[in-house]
Amino acid sequence: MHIRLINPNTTASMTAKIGEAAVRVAASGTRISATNPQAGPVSIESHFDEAISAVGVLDEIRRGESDEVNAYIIACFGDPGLLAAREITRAPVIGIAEAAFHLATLISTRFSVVTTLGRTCIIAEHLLQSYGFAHHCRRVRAAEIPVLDLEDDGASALDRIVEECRRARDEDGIGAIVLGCGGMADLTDQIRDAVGLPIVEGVTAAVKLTESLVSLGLGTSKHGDLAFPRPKRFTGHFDYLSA
Ligand code: 5HY
Repeated sequence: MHIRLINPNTTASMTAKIGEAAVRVAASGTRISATNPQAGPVSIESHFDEAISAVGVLDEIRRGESDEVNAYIIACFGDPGLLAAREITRAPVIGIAEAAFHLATLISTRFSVVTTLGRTCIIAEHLLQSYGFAHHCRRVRAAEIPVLDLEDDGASALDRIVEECRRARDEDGIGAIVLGCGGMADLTDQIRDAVGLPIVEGVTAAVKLTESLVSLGLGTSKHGDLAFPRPKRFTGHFDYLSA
């Protein structure tokens, strides 16, 4: 099977890192291809960044449809454009936040999330509510690091994340921690060893969930709200979307 991993931000080094993390856990018969939009935010740290990045995600889904992709992963913890992406393909589309939440509830009754900047905690909190996991999550925490510090070896991002994970372990009464950024995908083992709790990371969780869906022959339902959008004209620079 062919899984297309979409990094919604436009930082190619993070796309490559995310792709490598996915390949490490993929089954032998699974091909992983990692992409990011050419246009959009270099990092996603706000509602505005999320909204702009969603257009790039949808363009990547449309591109994947001609590459005979079997499943898509949206590799940003805000799951930008998830439902719109599901409308335009019959393949499964999984967001890394929803994937991580699902797996965390299978190994613990309570978990906390550790993400990057405090201002984005509300995005994860909204997703927990809309996905139905809010009562499983004790707290959404932030290491207070800009997303691109994860691409800077000198930024001590790992230390900040480990410190916040240890506070979650000691204060939140939890059994597991969810990493709240696709850019943390290469840090899972180090964080687990430093914190001593199961660490659920969304990219790798989404790879295994999409493999399961594809192997069960399950794709996005086209009955109801996720049916293909009604054809219509789009104006201006969205003219290319007209049907
Ligand atoms: C992510 N931003 O996973 C999110 C993390 C966040 O550029 N990739 C980003 O803080 O929402």
